[in-house]
Amino acid sequence: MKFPDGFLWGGAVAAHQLEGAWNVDGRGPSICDVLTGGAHGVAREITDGVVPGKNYPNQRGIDYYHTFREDDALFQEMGFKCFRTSISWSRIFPNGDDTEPNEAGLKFYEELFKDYRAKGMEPVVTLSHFEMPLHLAKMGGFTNRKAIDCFVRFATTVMERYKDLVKYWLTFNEVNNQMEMHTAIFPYTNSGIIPNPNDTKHDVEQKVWQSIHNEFVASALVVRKGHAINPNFQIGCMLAMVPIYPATCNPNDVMHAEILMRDRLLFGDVYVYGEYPHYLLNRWQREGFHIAMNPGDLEIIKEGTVDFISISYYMSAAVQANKVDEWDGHGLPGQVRNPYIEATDWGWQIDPVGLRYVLCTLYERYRKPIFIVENGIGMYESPDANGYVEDNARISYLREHIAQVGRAIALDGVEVMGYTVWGCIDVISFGTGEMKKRYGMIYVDADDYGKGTYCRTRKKSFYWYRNVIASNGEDL
Ligand code: BGP
Repeated sequence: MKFPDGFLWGGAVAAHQLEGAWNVDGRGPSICDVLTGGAHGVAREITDGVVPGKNYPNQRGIDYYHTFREDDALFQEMGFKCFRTSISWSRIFPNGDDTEPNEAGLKFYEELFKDYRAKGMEPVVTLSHFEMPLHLAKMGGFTNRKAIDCFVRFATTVMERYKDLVKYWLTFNEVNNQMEMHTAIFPYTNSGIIPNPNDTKHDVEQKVWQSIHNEFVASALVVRKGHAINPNFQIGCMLAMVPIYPATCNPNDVMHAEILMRDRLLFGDVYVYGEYPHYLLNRWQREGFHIAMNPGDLEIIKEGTVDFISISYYMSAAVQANKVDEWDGHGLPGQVRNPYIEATDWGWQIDPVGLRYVLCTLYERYRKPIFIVENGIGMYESPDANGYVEDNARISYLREHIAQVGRAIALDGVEVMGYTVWGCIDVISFGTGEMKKRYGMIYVDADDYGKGTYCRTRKKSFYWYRNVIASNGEDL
């Protein structure tokens, strides 16, 4: 089918996964600079400061800081209508609480966004994509209310500066990831919570809930201030949408899945309705969490609701209530393999219909336009003897997912604003810090150790996606 006129086809990346230049032009260290990389195993660790050789991948990225004009030309060649990236907070405020912004950082993004516009791509900008100045994390990250002021200052500084260049803004990337509190990396990358070995599980959860409240306040303030800066701004939230299915029609499985889904939907509920849902208030009380709120916080949240919802979508999950006791802390409590679908090499279960399903769920619940700002497949890849990457599996993954978006629009009446392929050029994987987990339609010759020519090559999917965009989704 043809997609609606003006549908925003494009690609998506995040600053710390491709820019490199981590200490160039006055940039301060961010929390991502002290994560270990793929060369050191699967689970990423947080190092105490920058350790030479260990935090390598994010620091060099794919060197986009220096190559953006040439890379953007490749995106333009694919016909992108928009391009999603994030602003590295510590390029603008190196410590997070500096008195003045760093002009070199502001200038870099000005040039970048001008380049997108010159190449016919509407910038879609994430304000916080798993990155905060390290200095703020050392002060407690978002558990400390000071981070609200620092974030709002950063956001208003860039919104003022780029008010005529950028229309679409997202506040916190995948804000709901931190609900996976058993994985230290998410509370760290979402909220800047540095793990403390003395913390009990309840202590960690208390910190995460406090940060979430502070992030809701910060996001709502940014929505209000953004609209005052430019009433045409469209400001959205960003949710990781992994639908959770009951593994069987046993009512216990259905209820278990419903309760786990609340961890994802509570964020939409607050961002869209501007108030805490009953089930969350009930849970805080039952489980003994005490959230410090300033007078006026709830009014701020009520008045700063979002214009649209953006999501990432990669996979679905299935759960079984009677398996909860066997939970080893990985994945979701009671999670089981879904026998009806395949998984990627990293165990991500491929489920195109699940994308239509979440689009329906979100639209029925919120009636807000939805922007799919991440979808794609991570694969091991290397070029053939002619230097070509024939990524047929990526083409089928994208084709099937886009077809389901088409169905959601045509058959369910969902309002979808656009679709951006995650990691449209190979970038560093967020979860594993590997270069070898590739999502791109453009191959980058670099390995996990930073060796390679960093040369860019068009993969087969590059030509396929160009055709999809040129036909506005008709030719899949
Ligand atoms: C999302 C993040 C991205 C990204 C993507 C793929 O969670 O917003 O930053 O990297 O997932 O994940 P990964 O790189 O771990 O494969």
